[in-house]
Amino acid sequence: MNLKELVGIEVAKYVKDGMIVGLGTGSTAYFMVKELGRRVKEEGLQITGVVTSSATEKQATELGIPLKAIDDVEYVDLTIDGADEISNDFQGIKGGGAALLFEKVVATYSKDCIWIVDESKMVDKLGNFPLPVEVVPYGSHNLFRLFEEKGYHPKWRKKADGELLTTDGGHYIIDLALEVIEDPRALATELDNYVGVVEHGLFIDMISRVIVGTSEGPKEIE
Ligand code: ABF
Repeated sequence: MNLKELVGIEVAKYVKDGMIVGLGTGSTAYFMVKELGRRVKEEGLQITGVVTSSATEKQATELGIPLKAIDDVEYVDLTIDGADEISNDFQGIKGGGAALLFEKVVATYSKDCIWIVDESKMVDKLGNFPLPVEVVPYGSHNLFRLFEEKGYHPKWRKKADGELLTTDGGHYIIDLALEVIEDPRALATELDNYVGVVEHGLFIDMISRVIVGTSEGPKEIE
């Protein structure tokens, strides 16, 4: 069993009867949703509903897990999601799967958030993973130029055919190859203030727990 599968199965134990659960995207979240489906089917787990941020909607439906739209609930009890990088102080970079905007919306309305990762995602400082920035297409090439002038080494997120990727929200993504982010909070504030930036992949103070798949088994870090 690979580390992502290990931690995906482990974290499904945190889901209790009656919960509204936020489901993340990515391959680690895939294993968690699969295990949730097994618990619903074999253990009679009664989930009130799941709110999905993107691709997991189809998987949840196939597994007979009831869906809820984010605007049909006031809050989500527990959101479980993957991440691309997590620093020792629990700040994270998400968006490698181009779903960061909807993921951040679901996380914002969640009472509790757990990230599930394999040990390769745990870092001292964020930044080695290129930081996704979701931008409105209108004026995005000027934004790209501003990021270049700032020395942020921007790169367009493209599809396999070389076309610019468009997110579920209808935006483009510019990835910033920053290598090291000394002050994620300050950078998050700076990016929030660029006209045309819709959202970015810095998730600051948004999680309470991380479950890491390690060679010695799943490890919860609080
Ligand atoms: C999603 O999970 C994204 O934010 C992130 O890019 C991805 C990580 O995928 P995986 O679990 O496959 O490494 O939530």
